[in-house]
Amino acid sequence: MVSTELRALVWVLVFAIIGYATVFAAADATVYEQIRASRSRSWSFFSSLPGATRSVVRDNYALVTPESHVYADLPGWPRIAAACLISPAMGSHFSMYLAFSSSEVEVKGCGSLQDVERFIYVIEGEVVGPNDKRLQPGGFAYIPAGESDAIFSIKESSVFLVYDRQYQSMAGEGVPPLIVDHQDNIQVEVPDGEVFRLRRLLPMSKSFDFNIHVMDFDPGEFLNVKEVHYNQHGLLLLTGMGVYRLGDDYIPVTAGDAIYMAPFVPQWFGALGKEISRYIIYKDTNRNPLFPSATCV
Ligand code: UGY
Ligand code: MN
Repeated sequence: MVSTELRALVWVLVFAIIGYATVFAAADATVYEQIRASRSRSWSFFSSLPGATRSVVRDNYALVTPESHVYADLPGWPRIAAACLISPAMGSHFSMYLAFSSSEVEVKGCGSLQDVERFIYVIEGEVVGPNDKRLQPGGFAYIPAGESDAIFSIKESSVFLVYDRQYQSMAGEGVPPLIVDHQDNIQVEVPDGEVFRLRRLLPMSKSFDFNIHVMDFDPGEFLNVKEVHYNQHGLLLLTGMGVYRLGDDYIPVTAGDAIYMAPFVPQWFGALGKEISRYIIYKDTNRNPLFPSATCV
């Protein structure tokens, strides 16, 4: 009669041998065995392919994907590592940065930039604005040009998006105020003929020369209008995935992807996957297209 302890030991040994053999076999698997084993995870093959990127830069649009990010100091904001994803070198009249803080740091609203307005959107972590206003993810701040006193304390390990542009004033409209708020306080609209949910983070007042929209699509929803317009866009896909049409190209996109859309590039989005696709998007507004970069009168 074999004792219970001995039987248990034999089973442990059998499981250990099977486990070891499986791991060993996986390490030695041919590429085709790996493909078969990870059919639904084929992305890992692409992302590790030397020299491969989904990023494309064309005359009228750019897609910048995370494997292409290059980080440096955000000018005027020490100890913030920022990837500039869109800038006038691409043809835009604004810049868009994705920024990370490695330690807590205090910064001045627009640094020392002259006539430049700035928009900050918190993705992860926390930023504390003037009057001790705490910006959690979804929180945002608009800093008007010339505002040099607003101090922001960026907490350690925060991730945020920054838009900068030269302010274009409009006679009789005054200067926009400093705004610190959260997207959850913004009314949700569904534009005529569309199904996506829209939040306009900035007021519609003519003193603002741009707005920042947050747009939500359920899986399967898409833009009804195949848009072509004079405005520029700077987009970051915050969650979800789908297909973006840019010019004649239909491009798979996923959270973390950034897109610049030049004036008049045909554009359309269809959401796929299992979660809501949400993107944040810059759009210049309220200025006469006849004078795209001059001061309107
Ligand atoms: O407002 C817009 O132009 C926006 N619907 N465009 C876009 O999502 N590509
Ligand atoms: Mn558009």
